[in-house]
Amino acid sequence: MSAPLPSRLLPLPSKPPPPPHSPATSAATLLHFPPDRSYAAPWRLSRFKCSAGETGFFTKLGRLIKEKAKSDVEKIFSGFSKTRDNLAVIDELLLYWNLSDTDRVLDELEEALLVADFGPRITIKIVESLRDDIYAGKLKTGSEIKDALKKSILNLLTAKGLKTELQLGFRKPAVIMVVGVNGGGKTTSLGKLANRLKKEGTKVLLAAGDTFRAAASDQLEIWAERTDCEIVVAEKENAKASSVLSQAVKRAKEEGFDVVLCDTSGRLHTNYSLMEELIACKKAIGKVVKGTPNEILQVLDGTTGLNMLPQAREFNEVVGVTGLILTKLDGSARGGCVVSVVDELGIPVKFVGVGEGVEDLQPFDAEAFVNAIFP
Ligand SMILES: Nc1nc2c(ncn2[C@@H]2O[C@H](COP(=O)(O)OP(=O)(O)OP(=O)(O)O)[C@@H](O)[C@H]2O)c(=O)[nH]1
Ligand SMILES: [Mg+2]
Repeated sequence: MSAPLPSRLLPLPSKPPPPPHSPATSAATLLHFPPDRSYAAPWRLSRFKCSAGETGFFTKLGRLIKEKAKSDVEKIFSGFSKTRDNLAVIDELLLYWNLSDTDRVLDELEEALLVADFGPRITIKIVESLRDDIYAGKLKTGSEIKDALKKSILNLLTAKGLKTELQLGFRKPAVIMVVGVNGGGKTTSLGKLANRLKKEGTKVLLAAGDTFRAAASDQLEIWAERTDCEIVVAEKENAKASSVLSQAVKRAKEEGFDVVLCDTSGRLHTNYSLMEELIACKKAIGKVVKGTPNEILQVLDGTTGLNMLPQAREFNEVVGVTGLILTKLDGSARGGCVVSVVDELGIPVKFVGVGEGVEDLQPFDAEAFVNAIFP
């Protein structure tokens, strides 16, 4: 006999579902989009195509969330306080800088950047370019050196032209899968992301794809309640993650959800069979809505510093990571790893986690980041 369905796991509708957006919460209303005509008879459509307005909806949504980051400077500032404290030594060094002291000061600057996990390659690149400019007479004061330092970090972060906005495609539902090693902050980040999307009037469905740990879906249910989102959880024990996720995307398609956020279990990047399971999840999602998942966001624990690089490489090779979420930067003095990750992997950092609260996921903004670590 099969176990009863958990209360929040609703079966697919046998009759027409209600319209997807109530006027009060509709993203289309908030962002002035035309009504979704394709929704008139969704149970008869095999595919939900977006109207031009909806295409704009997802593009605007990504941009809007990013723009909000700029107004959240204080949060970013406090989130990076440990890194900032760690780098404060640079300010002191530059305050008393004079030309004859250049080599000693640059040695100490190099050390401070290495301790903050900028990584050896970037650190040497930055320091040598400062040295050249100082000896060429282009930088004459401590504050000019600091400005040049900030500018070169900003250039490193923006040079590759990576898109830091969420890329949610053109069709409903957009699907975001969150992946990574154990305990990095996947479920928490997913909950915080749900909160951000929900605030923009997006209809979000959570999918409890971590079927490995019994407590994992309870944890996601708490986030569902906190963010007032619907959730799909496994119907029975030992359910396959791929089937839970595909069921969630099916439901989202039938009921006009805008975005599905898929949680997955933590796995070591060296565990071959668990990495295979991730491929199965990705395929199962893509079978329900072609072209999804739109985003595969890998969560990296900021406190692990440069150790995150091999993890990211492996996950990227197996499933194709489209963006990174760097978490726990509030607890780490090594925020420089953000720069190493972008430079070494060529994958954009899309969000940074700066605390455990629901508001503590910040869209990544390179300029705000540089100003937060070098005020
Ligand atoms: N300080 C801080 N803590 C965080 C942040 N993100 C997550 N955490 C904490 O990290 C711990 C692990 O977070 P989870 O979201 O459960 O991590 P997970 O990757 O889903 O873990 P598994 O599902 O076991 O693989 C929790 O105690 C979170 O509160 C962050 O940005 N800052
Ligand atoms: Mg989890």
